[in-house]
Amino acid sequence: MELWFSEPHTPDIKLSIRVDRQLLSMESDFQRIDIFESPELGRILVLDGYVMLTEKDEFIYHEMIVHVPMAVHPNVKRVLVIGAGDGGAVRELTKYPEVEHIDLVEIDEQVIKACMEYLPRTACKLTDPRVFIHYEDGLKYVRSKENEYDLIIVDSTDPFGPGEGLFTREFYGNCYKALKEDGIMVNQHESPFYEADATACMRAHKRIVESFPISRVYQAHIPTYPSGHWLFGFASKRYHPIHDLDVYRWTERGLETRYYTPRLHQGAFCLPAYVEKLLRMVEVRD
Ligand code: AG3
Repeated sequence: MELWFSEPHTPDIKLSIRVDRQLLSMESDFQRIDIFESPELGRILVLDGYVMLTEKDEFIYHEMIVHVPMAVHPNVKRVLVIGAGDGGAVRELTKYPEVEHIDLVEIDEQVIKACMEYLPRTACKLTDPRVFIHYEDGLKYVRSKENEYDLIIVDSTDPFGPGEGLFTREFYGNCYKALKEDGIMVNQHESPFYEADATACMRAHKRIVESFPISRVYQAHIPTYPSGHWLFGFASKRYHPIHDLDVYRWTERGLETRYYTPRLHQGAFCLPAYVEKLLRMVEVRD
């Protein structure tokens, strides 16, 4: 007998992954949580039917959401990570000794529990003494913060369900306020390829452009997400993602990465013509 997990990427396209077994299936107060073991991709975390990560390709997403801003900002001490209960972003952040304090705000305690139990490779640094976990809605958490963080990483789900509030103008405005005067916000920015995702992507970009003086989009290839072509947003008060990239400083650290390199960093901001066009459509301020 063969067991398959499928995620619909559009009403007419789906990605199917053969699984050996299901390690967890539960309904939390916020969502359905499933964890599978698969021969090709290792363990897979699925929330409400959407793949959040697979052990095989999560390094791409987590390296790109963390090392891009870290190679630009000269001195990140305090970081706020929103979502990301799997711990992947935290694992990459803890590689930097100058990071003193990481607030991880995850709405669903059950996601953290599940990942600690079944995804030790991503959750391994959630117990680092610099990490403070808050089980709260990120939208609410950030409202009361002012001038506190050097970096905010928005590692959300798609813009429906519990993650919806993390794509609103109010949220981006509050992130701006929560950042110090040279702070950076990075967010997972959906895919430009299929229509529904592209619409979400444009909507998020418009709101971020309206909230931050510098706002650029970069890309990565993430095989298990819809279309495999994924975007990230880089929004900042002072630093430019390419002009302020310090290749020497980052290389000197000798961090080991499997996807990110400072060379790739620069290339990641060169977007295909159709993506530039999508983004430009919402960049004009009215
Ligand atoms: N964040 C979710 C990315 C969106 C995936 N979408 C999808 N499969 N339809 C990933 C969390 C990893 N820390």
